[in-house]
Amino acid sequence: MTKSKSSASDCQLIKSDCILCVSGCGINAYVEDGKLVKVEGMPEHPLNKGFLCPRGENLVEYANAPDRVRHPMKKVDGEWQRITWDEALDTIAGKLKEIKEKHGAHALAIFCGSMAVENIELAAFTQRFKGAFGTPNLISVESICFRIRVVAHLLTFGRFISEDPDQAKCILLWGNNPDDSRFYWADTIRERVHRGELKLVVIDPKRTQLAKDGIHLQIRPGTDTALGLAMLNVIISEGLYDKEYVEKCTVGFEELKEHVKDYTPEAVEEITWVPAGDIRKVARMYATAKPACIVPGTCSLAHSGNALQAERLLCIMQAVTGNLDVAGGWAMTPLPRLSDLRVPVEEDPVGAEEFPMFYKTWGKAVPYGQAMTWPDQVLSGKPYPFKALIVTGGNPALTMPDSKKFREAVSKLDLVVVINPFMTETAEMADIVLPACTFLEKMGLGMVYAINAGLPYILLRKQVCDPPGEAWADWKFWTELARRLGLGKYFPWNTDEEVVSHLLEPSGITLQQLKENPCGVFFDKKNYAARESFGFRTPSKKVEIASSALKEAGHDAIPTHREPGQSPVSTPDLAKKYPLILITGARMREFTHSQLRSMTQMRRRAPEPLAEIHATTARDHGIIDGEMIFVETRKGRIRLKARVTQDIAPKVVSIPHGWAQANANILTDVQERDPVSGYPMLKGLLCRIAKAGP
Ligand SMILES: Nc1nc2c(c(=O)[nH]1)N[C@H]1C(S)=C(S)[C@@H](COP(=O)(O)OP(=O)(O)OC[C@H]3O[C@@H](n4cnc5c(=O)[nH]c(N)nc54)[C@H](O)[C@@H]3O)O[C@H]1N2
Ligand SMILES: Nc1nc2c(c(=O)[nH]1)N[C@H]1C(S)=C(S)[C@@H](COP(=O)(O)OP(=O)(O)OC[C@H]3O[C@@H](n4cnc5c(=O)[nH]c(N)nc54)[C@H](O)[C@@H]3O)O[C@H]1N2
Ligand code: SF4
Ligand SMILES: [Mo]
Repeated sequence: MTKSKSSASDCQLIKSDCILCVSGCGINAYVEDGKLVKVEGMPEHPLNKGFLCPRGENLVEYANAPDRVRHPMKKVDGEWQRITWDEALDTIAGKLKEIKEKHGAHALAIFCGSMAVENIELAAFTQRFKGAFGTPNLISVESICFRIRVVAHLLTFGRFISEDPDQAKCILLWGNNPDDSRFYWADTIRERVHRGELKLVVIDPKRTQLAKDGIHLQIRPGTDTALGLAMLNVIISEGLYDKEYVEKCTVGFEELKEHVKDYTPEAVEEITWVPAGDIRKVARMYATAKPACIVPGTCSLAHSGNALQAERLLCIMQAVTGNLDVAGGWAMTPLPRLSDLRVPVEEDPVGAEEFPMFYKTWGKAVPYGQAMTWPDQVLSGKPYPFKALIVTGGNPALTMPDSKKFREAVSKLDLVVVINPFMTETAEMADIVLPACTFLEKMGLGMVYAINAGLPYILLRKQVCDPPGEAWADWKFWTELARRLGLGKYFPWNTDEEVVSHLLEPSGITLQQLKENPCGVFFDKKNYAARESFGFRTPSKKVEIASSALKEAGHDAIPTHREPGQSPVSTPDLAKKYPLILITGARMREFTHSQLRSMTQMRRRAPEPLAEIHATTARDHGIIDGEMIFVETRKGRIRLKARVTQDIAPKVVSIPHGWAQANANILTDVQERDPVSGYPMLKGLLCRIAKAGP
């Protein structure tokens, strides 16, 4: 642990990072007697440069929260009873052995939440346990967030390429609202626009704060692929594409040229609500302002019902305009090589058969199944029954689509275990709840692979304060459980330091080096010549505009507009009953998904969830700002307060997720999903609203 005396008082200063969300901002933590007493942004950190969002500023309240789970607990006749770690682990191990003998290892599913991304050690140990136990069924938020972008890049480029917008002359913020989801970046963009260095386009059904500083294309939810194809129609027909790059580095351009002919700006105006003139203007601006960079939101296109093709289209746009491998376009960010703790399992996981493109790319499998298919399999018992679930780093009872079905599936199991620092809605459903350390109470590795800011940088996340009660780090839970199951040989580590050192081994970076550099180290540089040094790892060794793999699997080789499964166009009868379009999951600065609802400072700033509706919609329904309304889809209805605004597209309703009192996932529908990846359509569903009375 690297600690130095703060000049201001006699508390210790510990330089670390915050992983309350995927950004991983640097923090200066001030600690007294093992307690966190003050937090500031770390000025030396390359991402947040000393600033923190409201959640980060509130870490002292988080670290000292009175409502932590402090001891293992088991449910007896519906009441929680305190037990020892020994009793908890013996009970779980005993039950798991029994289940494995009777039903096979695959009857255990392990759910890993968004901590699978933020917390490398947590993800690595979860994957190791899954393999050591022998179940293929790790299910995770990767079935709903980000992974599909990786698949799109692998199919198109053979590797992952990230946005590198710092020197861009034109940025297309595509379903991306950094003021709420990536605060550290929003002001940078605004300042560059105001200095005249940057042309900004915001593609969003909502007029976000940044949309007011640029050109706003107020798109109908779920029609992004059509818009992109229309932009390519303009770029290709007007000869604005990068001919040399296209010729040298891509395959399938001639097919694309034919394909986009149908997508004239006029035809696409009908589909997307974006005026043809604006499509032309933005297409020309994007193709000619070099370098230019599309920066999509992490999951807005992934939740559109056409997830894979929408993500692939952005890859094609960057390639055709010559904006790959350039500063200000998309470029490769080297990641550190960390130890792979996975233990292979022969059997395929749940969802692999239905969504093989999600599960395997170029023959390489991901370590998890498509979680969207899990509840149905539990409920049908086919092809085999599930009996147990362990949940770590997530709150799926609230965050996974179709909460009712998810909860029903969970209630059918013989054993449900949740490890979490807090008593979540999922933990309430468990048989055993285990107290987890937060990131402030254990050591780990911090990286910056945030969207728009991937950096070849690594930092040692130090233990900042003492865990409350009997909270354990996740790695210790998996290790102790494995040892009781006779799987101890897979888990030889005994301390945080051993775990971190082992993970670092292949990287050439040492724990000592990280300790000596408490502000973190750059281990490499961005790579702007990846094409030369790595090549595109597709079968053609080129950018696959037309994808051979997708074609072979029976999907569109070139992205095609696919009308959302529910929409005024595809289901006009349903649209008569539910005439509005719902987008769920608007990010709020004060919260991460379902977390932090018990933080008084956050609740003071944002006491309750709000449904944003347009002023004309409000007027048509006789609804006034601040009034309680029902938002209803064919799956269910929730009650929350209306926020009447001019900024949302008329006919669109936007709600946040993660609120138990008005759970957005009562409304979502796991049946509506991307045909290639199985990603659920959390944005673009049909809904209606009504006054709900006081
Ligand atoms: N404060 C906070 N920040 C977070 C999180 C959090 O919970 N809280 N979660 C983090 C995580 S895990 C993720 S995945 C990201 C998610 O966030 P991102 O996917 O990166 O997106 P946002 O920045 O929230 O912006 C999404 C925008 O997309 C718009 N949108 C909705 N539907 C459509 C559509 O069909 N087409 C287009 N073009 N736009 C659409 C919305 O109106 C919204 O303005 O945020 C991360 N950051
Ligand atoms: N309708 C709708 N639903 C959505 C979305 C949407 O846009 N719309 N977005 C989706 C997206 S993109 C995502 S990523 C998911 C997120 O889904 P989840 O990951 O389920 O969401 P969180 O509420 O962040 O859950 C993280 C949990 O981890 C716990 N935790 C924190 N630190 C630790 C730790 O060190 N160890 C352990 N064991 N637990 C810890 C927290 O207390 C919290 O309960 O939500 C998805 N759900
Ligand atoms: S954006 Fe906020 S919550 Fe996320 S890592 Fe940074 S300070 Fe923490
Ligand atoms: Mo996410």
